[in-house]
Amino acid sequence: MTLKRFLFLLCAIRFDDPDSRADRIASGDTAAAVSEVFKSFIKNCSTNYTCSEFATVDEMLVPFRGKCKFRMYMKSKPAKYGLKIMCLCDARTHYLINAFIYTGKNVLRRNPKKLSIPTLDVLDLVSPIENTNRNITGDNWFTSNELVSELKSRGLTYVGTMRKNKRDISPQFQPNKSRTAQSSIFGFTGDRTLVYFVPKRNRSVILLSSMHHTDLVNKESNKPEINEFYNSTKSGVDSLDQKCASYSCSRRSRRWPLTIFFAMLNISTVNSRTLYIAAKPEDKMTRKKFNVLLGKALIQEHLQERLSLNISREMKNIIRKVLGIAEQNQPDATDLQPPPAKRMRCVLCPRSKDRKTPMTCSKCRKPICKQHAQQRFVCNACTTASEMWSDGV
Ligand SMILES: *[C@@H]1O[C@H](CO)[C@@H](O)[C@H](O)[C@H]1NC(C)=O
Ligand SMILES: *[C@@H]1O[C@H](CO)[C@@H](O)[C@H](O)[C@H]1NC(C)=O
Ligand SMILES: *[C@@H]1O[C@H](CO)[C@@H](O)[C@H](O)[C@H]1NC(C)=O
Ligand SMILES: *[C@@H]1O[C@H](CO)[C@@H](O)[C@H](O)[C@H]1NC(C)=O
Ligand SMILES: *[C@@H]1O[C@H](CO)[C@@H](O)[C@H](O)[C@H]1NC(C)=O
Ligand SMILES: *[C@@H]1O[C@H](CO)[C@@H](O)[C@H](O)[C@H]1NC(C)=O
Ligand SMILES: *[C@@H]1O[C@H](CO)[C@@H](O)[C@H](O)[C@H]1NC(C)=O
Ligand SMILES: CC(=O)N[C@H]1CO[C@H](CO)[C@@H](O)[C@@H]1O
Repeated sequence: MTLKRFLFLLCAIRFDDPDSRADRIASGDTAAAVSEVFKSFIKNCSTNYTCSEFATVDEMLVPFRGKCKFRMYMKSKPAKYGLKIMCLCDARTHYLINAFIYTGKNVLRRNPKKLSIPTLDVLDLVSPIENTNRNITGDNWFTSNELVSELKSRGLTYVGTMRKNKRDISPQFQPNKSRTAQSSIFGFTGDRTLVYFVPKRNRSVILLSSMHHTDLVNKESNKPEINEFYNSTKSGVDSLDQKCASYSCSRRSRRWPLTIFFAMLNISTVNSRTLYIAAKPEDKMTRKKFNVLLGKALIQEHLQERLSLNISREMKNIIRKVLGIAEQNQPDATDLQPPPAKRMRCVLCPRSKDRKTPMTCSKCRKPICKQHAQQRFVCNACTTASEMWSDGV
């Protein structure tokens, strides 16, 4: 399509029915302008994919500086301002399994047990993999004893770093300068393990796990097994983010639904490549090549359709080139018609005759009358207006 049409479509694209939007926002769907498409997208993401044993919960910040009620500020992310998408990813392949747009506190959310917001968010995200004995990894925004208990009742285990100021961490686990580097202390209850680890002097990290029940420490690195497990699985969402960044399809926009749409395109290229590689593990196709092929595959149908429309021959030849079809120099019935020829004086008749003709010679394009033209026999079925014109019959 032309750039003009592309920009027009970009300007006109909407993702919902604006007439009913206010009602949907009032009933709790703050992101109503895009949420239906977003949910459908997420549903499609999970339809053809089975998660591995390990999944990661995290938040993704889609850079956005325009006006939006639920735009967030996150100091730790490079973009700082943006829309927060809560994600559940496969920790091994970084495939996005479930996600929702974080729109702030939702007073209409059902919360009979008075759980904290991070806990509710995780419970929402893991709903498709409940009771599968999978293990979830999360960072200190999510980790709490409450979450571990709730996940346990849903047949899932959890590993995560913990804020040191949580009330339920006992004093022995509080930072203590006298501890030597690479030492660990463990605490056990019936179903969970807490580990306090000092990777360097003055540094410490506390992790909670309901998947590990031993004080196993790696003999070479002196790191507790829990820490190594956390390290190997925590990057699920961040890696997805990184992969998106290297081939972003994002364009600047002041409309947040459009930004979400670009993020969906972003994620779908990464997810579809994961599916492709799962189906063809021997094909080490680079992301760049994959994205080019994906783009071409997506426009194929549209190009075919345009080829049968009334557009200029040059345009058709460009399309044929992209599709890999041989160029055609013969006009076809659907080619754009030239404007009707002006009647001009035949160059071969004497001037005095002043014989006017609408025809031109197909080679030299000079006006020519019937008498001075070669006649060809063409059956009625084949004679089209365009052929008559260009052959100068
Ligand atoms: C999800 O899949 C269905 C069925 O294939 C399709 O109709 C729908 O457009 C898809 N949704 C999105 C957001 O791609
Ligand atoms: C993906 O899921 C859809 C809907 O369940 C199904 O029709 C389709 O065959 C699946 N595709 C593959 C490759 O499994
Ligand atoms: C810090 O650790 C030392 C040695 O393990 C211990 O004697 C001391 O009581 C600890 N201090 C605190 C505040 O826990
Ligand atoms: C690390 O600990 C030492 C002594 O315990 C202290 O002098 C130093 O300021 C600490 N460094 C930082 C960055 O906290
Ligand atoms: C986590 O893994 C990275 C690389 O995979 C490594 O550089 C880092 O030291 C590890 N950290 C811990 C605490 O194991
Ligand atoms: C696409 O992904 C990258 C990395 O997350 C980001 O820089 C870019 O802004 C994204 N675009 C959108 C609209 O999310
Ligand atoms: C193609 O368009 C031209 C004007 O742009 C028109 O005169 C002609 O009839 C059209 N041809 C077909 C086959 O639609
Ligand atoms: C794949 C895997 O290691 N799953 C483990 C998750 O955690 C539970 C509880 O410890 C184990 O039983 C699973 O084997």
